[in-house]
Amino acid sequence: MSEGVRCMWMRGGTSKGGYFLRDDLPVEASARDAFLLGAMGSPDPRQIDGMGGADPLTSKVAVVSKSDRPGVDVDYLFLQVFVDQPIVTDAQNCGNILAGVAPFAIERGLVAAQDGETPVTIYMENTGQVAVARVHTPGGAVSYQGEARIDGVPGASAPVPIEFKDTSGSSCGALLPTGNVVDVIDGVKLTMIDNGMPCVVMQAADMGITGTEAPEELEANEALRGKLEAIRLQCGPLMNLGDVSEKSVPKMTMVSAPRNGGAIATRTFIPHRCHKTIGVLGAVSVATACLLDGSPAAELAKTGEGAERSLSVEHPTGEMTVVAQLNDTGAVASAAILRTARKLMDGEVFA
Ligand code: NQM
Repeated sequence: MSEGVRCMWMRGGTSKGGYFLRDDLPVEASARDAFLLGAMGSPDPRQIDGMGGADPLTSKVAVVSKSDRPGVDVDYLFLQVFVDQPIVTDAQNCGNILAGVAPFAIERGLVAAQDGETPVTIYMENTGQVAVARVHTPGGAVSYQGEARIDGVPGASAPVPIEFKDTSGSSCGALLPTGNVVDVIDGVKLTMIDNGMPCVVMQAADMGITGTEAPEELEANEALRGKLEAIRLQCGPLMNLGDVSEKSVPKMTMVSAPRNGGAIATRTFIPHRCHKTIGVLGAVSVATACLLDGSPAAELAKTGEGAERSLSVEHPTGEMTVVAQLNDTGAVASAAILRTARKLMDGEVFA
């Protein structure tokens, strides 16, 4: 067993994981990753010998440090620890774990809290982009208590509103890495898009499902999973992501007409398990696809009008609202979402 490493376990949005100060982890990436695999209990489908929750959404890590960048408070590196393979990847960002970064940074003394609310500007190292999160800090201390509710999490907590700017082409170099709103792969019309998270967006009906199925039912559908993975492996290089066989991107979102008054209904594979909700930046990318004339998502979406669009992205356990600001050309210039976070444990973790 390793020496203990200081760590805070937090829920960030609808995900959960370990939050570390960069200085507390091994400097060498291979040593760091070996430590994190041991701490999570990977590879093992049950992660029985570690902290991971046997689900990609609960096998996540945030590495946080004070930033030297002008106008930025902290740098955040997201690491996905695979559950059943010995892989730790920085090839994706995570907007849910991001929700815990600002309170963690205040709690660890990287950012001074103000009385009332503290804005924290975060540089997201995975994609080289910036987000601003606002933390509830009555009396100059982080409070996790409040009345904000997000679908996929029981109860209420303090709100953590997050604003993203310039997320276009975060990992793929362009919003539409193929230059097209629509491509056809294996006979399926789809949009390859990256507005913060590389996603492939296609109509559920074209994949032989209604788009209302429970995640467990979709995960049990071997034919669907095979078809999705075949498409994903072809999309990876086309999206400038290279060979994605050992990467957790692109995410695969199947859309259908909204059922509950929202903008669009979604079922997302991330990429091999079906998300119980939808990722934050995944939702921003899917909402952006809904606003592209002629895309498979736009054919089904109800997107409203005006320079500010509130797009409720329906998912298996509710919805996530993306508030998009459009520029003069109708492109998404910034996006905001509401998350909550909670400190679960502060101590040392062992590998
Ligand atoms: O898209 C899951 C999550 C995510 C990522 C995933 C996320 C995002 O729900 O920004 O939040 O897609 O792997 O935590």
